[in-house]
Amino acid sequence: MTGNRTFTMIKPDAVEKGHIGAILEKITAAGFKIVAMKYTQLSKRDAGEFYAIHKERPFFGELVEFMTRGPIVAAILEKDNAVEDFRALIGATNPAEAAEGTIRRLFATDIAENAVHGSDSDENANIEGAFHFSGREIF
Ligand code: FUP
Repeated sequence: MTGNRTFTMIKPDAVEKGHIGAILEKITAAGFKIVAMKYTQLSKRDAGEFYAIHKERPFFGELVEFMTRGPIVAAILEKDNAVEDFRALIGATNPAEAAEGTIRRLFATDIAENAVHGSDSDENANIEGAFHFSGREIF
């Protein structure tokens, strides 16, 4: 992957509420091209590994429970300045603080169940994309 790619998940809360289509529409309307995508469910081990950076945080157990309770959509997205532009599109981690019109403001419940993930750096976009997709699943 290059610096023009980011990784996202539509999280279980947004999937449960039927927001997959609306969120993908916002993403593509903002100019992101989907270069990899799958509908899947994380195991406890997957979620623990994906969020290993947070394992000492008090919310880690709840985060793993939440992220494994139902299916997610995982995708790699391509656009100039993908990481930064996608973080702007999704808004702040806490939807109560997210700007008007952002995906989290529109679709998230609270700071824990915040509808979508977006990589926070090019390095993490590469790691997270490779966690979910093999080379031949990326187009
Ligand atoms: P973000 O990069 O915006 O996804 O936010 P963080 O990396 O800080 O947090 C990762 C995930 O941990 C969030 F999406 C939700 C969860 N979290 C909580 O459940 N409680 C918190 O106080 C902070 C984060």
